Amino acid sequence: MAILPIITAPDPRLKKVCKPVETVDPETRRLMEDMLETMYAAPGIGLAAPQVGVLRRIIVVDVSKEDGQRQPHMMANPELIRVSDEDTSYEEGCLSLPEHYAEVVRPAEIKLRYIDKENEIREMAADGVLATCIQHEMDHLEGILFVDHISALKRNMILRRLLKSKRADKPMAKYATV
Ligand code: K1U
Ligand code: ZN
Repeated sequence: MAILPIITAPDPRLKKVCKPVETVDPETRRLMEDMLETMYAAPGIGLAAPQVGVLRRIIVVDVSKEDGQRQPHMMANPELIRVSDEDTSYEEGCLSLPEHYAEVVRPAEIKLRYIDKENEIREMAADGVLATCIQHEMDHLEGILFVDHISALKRNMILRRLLKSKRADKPMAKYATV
């Protein structure tokens, strides 16, 4: 297994709609396992394939407590088949928007269908932080970031800060070494 580099915003790959997976073959399973390892190492509670530069509909999630037993979910082509009328608000973070957080309102309970790592079609229900995290990861597959759910004022402030810190990390061309 391998830890993959995580892309941070702004990056055009984070704004793309991802293509469905045809079959969960050994290569896809390997990517799912690498994504899970990358998520645990970050650390995070979820990760979507575009965050590691792969524009395919794959997500991994594990919201179990650090001291408890791991409960990983690896999903291809996840689709919501039911969402509750009731909403909930949660302070979300994102490994692609490091050190930025905001309250996001989403449906409190969901039911989804997906393909698991054995290429079997499954359905599951989720609530609490698991439902929030799955919806956040599914948004990534549509090129949507949590900042797209908040006011334009807060979004632009966060994106400007990220751009500034990205530019500060990169040496300017005239100072670059060869
Ligand atoms: O998609 C991502 O970038 C991962 C993101 C998932 C997420 C967090 C909060 C609400 C919805 C979705 C993260 O995992 S950010 C890091 C984080 O939340 C965390 C890290 C360590 C322990 C507990 C939480
Ligand atoms: Zn995210």
